[in-house]
Amino acid sequence: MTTKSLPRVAVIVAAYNEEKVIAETLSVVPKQLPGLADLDVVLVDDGSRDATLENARACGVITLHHSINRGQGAALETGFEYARRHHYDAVVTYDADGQHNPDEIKDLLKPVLSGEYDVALGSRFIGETQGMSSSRKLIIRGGILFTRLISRIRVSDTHNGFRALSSAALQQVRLREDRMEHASEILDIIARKNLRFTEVPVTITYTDYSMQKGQRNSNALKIALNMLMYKLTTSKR
Ligand SMILES: Nc1nc2c(ncn2[C@@H]2O[C@H](COP(=O)(O)OP(=O)(O)OP(=O)(O)O)[C@@H](O)[C@H]2O)c(=O)[nH]1
Ligand SMILES: [Mg+2]
Repeated sequence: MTTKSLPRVAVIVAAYNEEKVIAETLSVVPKQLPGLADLDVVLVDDGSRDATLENARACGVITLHHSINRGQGAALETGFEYARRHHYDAVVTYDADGQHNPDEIKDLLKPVLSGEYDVALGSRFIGETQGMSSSRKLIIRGGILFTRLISRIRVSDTHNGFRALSSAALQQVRLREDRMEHASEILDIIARKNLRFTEVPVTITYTDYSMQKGQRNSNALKIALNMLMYKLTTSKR
């Protein structure tokens, strides 16, 4: 097999005001893995008002930039479009706040690059989760049930930002939801388009930093209402 026929993968990192941790997060993402032609890190700075972009540039990764803050969904779609235009064979979505385990990138890629699945979803409930509060656990469980009801898809986790998508899946997964609803939207598209998906155990770490900066539990209601609106305005297929 020549190097040319090996797959090319982009790790897409959407970041908003992560100047404190972005260099550390990017420094541990592998720059190459066995069996790949390229493993490129694509940082999408989502209109940060701090030095996230400058700090990421200093790490030597590919950087894209929104001039205003548009939300994680919009930032991921910018990264997805970059991957489509540059003909990557797969992408991995990876949070900028250091909650993911870079050693698990290969585990998410395996089922997708083998051609068996279109999407591999990270699951913290079949994997290991450190430091998650019981209220957050309850809300995510509620989200799982909600997703099952409105999108008719059975998953063990929802709103987990760690996942891998094949280039074929990327052609279908075109995000319309700019903010946090995009995670539910991805599941809805998987169900509507009959994409082949699997879940892979992943470790999510809740640090003092991620808990202080991350999502409030009260956002769950807003996400649910916006998803209902999405369902009302989206055609069946
Ligand atoms: N909150 C937020 N995050 C964004 C935005 N744009 C990009 N991101 C990035 O999206 C990732 C996830 O955001 P978080 O707020 O940590 O959301 P989360 O990880 O689902 O929630 P927690 O479990 O509470 O950490 C981070 O890497 C952010 O830097 C935005 O507009 N708002
Ligand atoms: Mg987070």
